[in-house]
Amino acid sequence: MLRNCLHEFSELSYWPGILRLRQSEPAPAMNVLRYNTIWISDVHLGLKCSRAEFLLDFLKHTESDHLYLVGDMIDFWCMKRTAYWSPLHSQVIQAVLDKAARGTRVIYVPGNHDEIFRDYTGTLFGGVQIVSDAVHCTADGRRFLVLHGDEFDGVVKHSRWLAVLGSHAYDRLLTLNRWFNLARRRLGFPYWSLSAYLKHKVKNAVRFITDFEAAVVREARKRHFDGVICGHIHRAQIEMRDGILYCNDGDWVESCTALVERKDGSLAVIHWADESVLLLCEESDEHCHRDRCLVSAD
Ligand SMILES: [Mn+2]
Repeated sequence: MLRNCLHEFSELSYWPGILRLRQSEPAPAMNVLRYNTIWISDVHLGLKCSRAEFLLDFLKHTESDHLYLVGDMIDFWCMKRTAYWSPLHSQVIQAVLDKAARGTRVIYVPGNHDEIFRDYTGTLFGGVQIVSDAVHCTADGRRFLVLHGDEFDGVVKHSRWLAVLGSHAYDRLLTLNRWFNLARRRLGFPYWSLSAYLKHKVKNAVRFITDFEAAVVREARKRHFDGVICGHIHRAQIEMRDGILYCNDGDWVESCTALVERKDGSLAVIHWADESVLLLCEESDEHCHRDRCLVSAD
């Protein structure tokens, strides 16, 4: 079923236009913010509520040596129910591929909504490297684990009694959850997400987020990282938790956030919808957002 979905997707007429890269075309001269690294996730292209116009504006006004796409870039599951694709969604993909063609190292860690790309880990697609998770070293020498985070849904669900049962049970459940969702995928069922379920149960959502963060931090500590960078729960944050720096790059459905690494290796969350004008003005007073034009997704 998933393969059919990808097949239908690849048949659509916008792909040829996207994939025909004009590699020799220089980047347009405009005021841009430069970072070592940018992380974005949870764009959910194919959903009407994807804020593609803001992301396109962000991509046009930023440059980086590395660009990590931390999962749920395209929402294949929702596209199967209600296909929505505007030219802006194509332009986002084109902008990413253009960056790869111009020398940005683009690394794609698929999430649960675009898990079909997990079958292609280890391959290069239009200059974009597809991996299941990644290791990133910042300019100040810190090592970060980069992953989407959906595998921790099941672990979080059982985190209370896992705390009692201990480390082995915890690891086993994490493995079991991976196999469970792999089996669901093979059988054509969508990924079962606790976070999506809890959106309707707001009372439990706060505890879920706390437990999710704790589970991700625990994985980073177990693998001897200084920090972890993930997405999935649509909540941008940088916070030190038990000696591990927990970073979440947020989403482009509601908050329009990205995580960036500055020249000195420090990390920051950018709220593009709120801060872009200020950031661009700081970069250059003279050319303050003269060239900017946000277009509606409709
Ligand atoms: Mn997700």
